[in-house]
Amino acid sequence: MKIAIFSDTHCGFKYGEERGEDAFIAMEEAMNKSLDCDLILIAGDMFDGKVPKPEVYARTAKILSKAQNAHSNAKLVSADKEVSLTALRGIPIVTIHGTHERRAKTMINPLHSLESSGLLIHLDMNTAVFDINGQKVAIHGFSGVSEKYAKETLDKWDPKPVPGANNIFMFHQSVDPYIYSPLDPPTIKLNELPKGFNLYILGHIHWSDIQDLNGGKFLLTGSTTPTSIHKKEVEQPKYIFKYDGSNIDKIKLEKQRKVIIEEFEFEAGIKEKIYNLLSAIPAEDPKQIVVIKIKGTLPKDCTPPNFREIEERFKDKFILIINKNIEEQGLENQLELFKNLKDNRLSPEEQGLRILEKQLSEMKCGINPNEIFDLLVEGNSDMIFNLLTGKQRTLA
Ligand SMILES: [Mn+2]
Repeated sequence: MKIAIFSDTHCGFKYGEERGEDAFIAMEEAMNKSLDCDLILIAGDMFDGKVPKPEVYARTAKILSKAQNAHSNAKLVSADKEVSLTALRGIPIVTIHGTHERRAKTMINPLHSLESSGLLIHLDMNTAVFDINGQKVAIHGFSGVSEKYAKETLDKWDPKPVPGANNIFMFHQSVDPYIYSPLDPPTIKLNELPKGFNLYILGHIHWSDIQDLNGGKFLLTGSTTPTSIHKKEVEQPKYIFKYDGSNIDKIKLEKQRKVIIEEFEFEAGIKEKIYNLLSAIPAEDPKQIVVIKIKGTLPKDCTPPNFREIEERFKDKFILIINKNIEEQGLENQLELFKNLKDNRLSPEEQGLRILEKQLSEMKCGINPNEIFDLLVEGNSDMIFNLLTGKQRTLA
C-alpha cells in the first residue's frame, strides 16, 4: 500500500496579495507528488478560512479533482457515515477539518461543501475502512475542536482500532509537547492518545517531525506553505509523506520561497544595520521572504522608528516582513487583549470565543460557548438569545 499524507495547505492565505499564489502552488505540487498512491490523507487546514471566496474554493477543488483521474487500488470496505461513489473515483481523498475551517456543528464548513461536491471524504469522529491489495486500512478522523474541549470530546468518541487492519488516527490539535499557542494550551498529551494505532497523523503545527509512539509511528506533517512564520519551520524543508504500512518516506516540496529570519535588538543605528543586511543578501527568483524581528525597549520620549523607507527600498527584491516588538518605557502594561492578539496571533474569532467563555462562566451558564460562538459570528443572534433566556432548549 502507498498512502500520501500532507496537511495545512492554507489555500486562500493572503489571496490577492503577492504571496496569494504560494498556497496553491504548494498544494498543486503536493497533489502531483501524491498521484502514484492509493489514498491521499489531508490532516486539516486545507483552507485558510471558514468561508473561502468562490475563487479560492474553485481553485482548490480543481487541484483536488486531479486525484479522480489517477489510478488507485483502494476499495472502500465500510464507513460509519455515508460516502458518495463519486468520492471513490480515482484516488480517494480522506480529510478532516482544521482550526481554520471549523464552524459550529449545525453549520456547513468548506470540507462539508467539498464532500457534497463528491471530491473527498470528510471525517468528523468517523472511521472509513479501505482494502488496498488485500490489506485493510482503517482511517479514524478526529476533526479540529476547540483545545479546551479536545480531551473530553476525544474521550467521548473513544476510537478503537479495527481488528486486522492497519489503523491510522488523524487529528488536528495542539498536543503536549507540540503546542501552537501557549495561550491556547492543549488538553491532550501525546502519551495519552488512544492506543493500538499503527500511525498517528497530526496537522495544525506548521513544522514537521516523526517519532515512535505506542508501538507505531507518530507523524507531525507540518504545513505545505508558511503562513505565520515560526523559526522552527524555517530550519527545515516542507514535505509530503508516503506511508507503506510501516515506514514513512519524506518527499521534499521544491516550489518554495526561501525564508530568512533575522533578529535585531533595538538600538541606535538599527536602520543602517537592517539596510546593510538587506543589501548583502542576493536576490532570488521567486523572491525570498525576509522576516526582521526587532526586540527591545524604546527610551521614553523617543519616537518609534519608522521603517517605511526600508520597506519601500527593498519591496522589489524581497517580501519583507518587519515585526516591531518594541515596548515603550512606561507602557509595559498594555491592554491584555491587544497584547495577546499581537504576541500570539490569535484570530479575532479565538479571542472573541475566549471573551464569550469568560462571560458565560461568570453567568454560570451551562451552554457550551464553542457551540454558540459561530452562530453569533454568523449573525444568528435570535437563536442564541432564545437559548440564553430559556425559550429554546436545543441548538437544532
Ligand atoms: Mn494550520
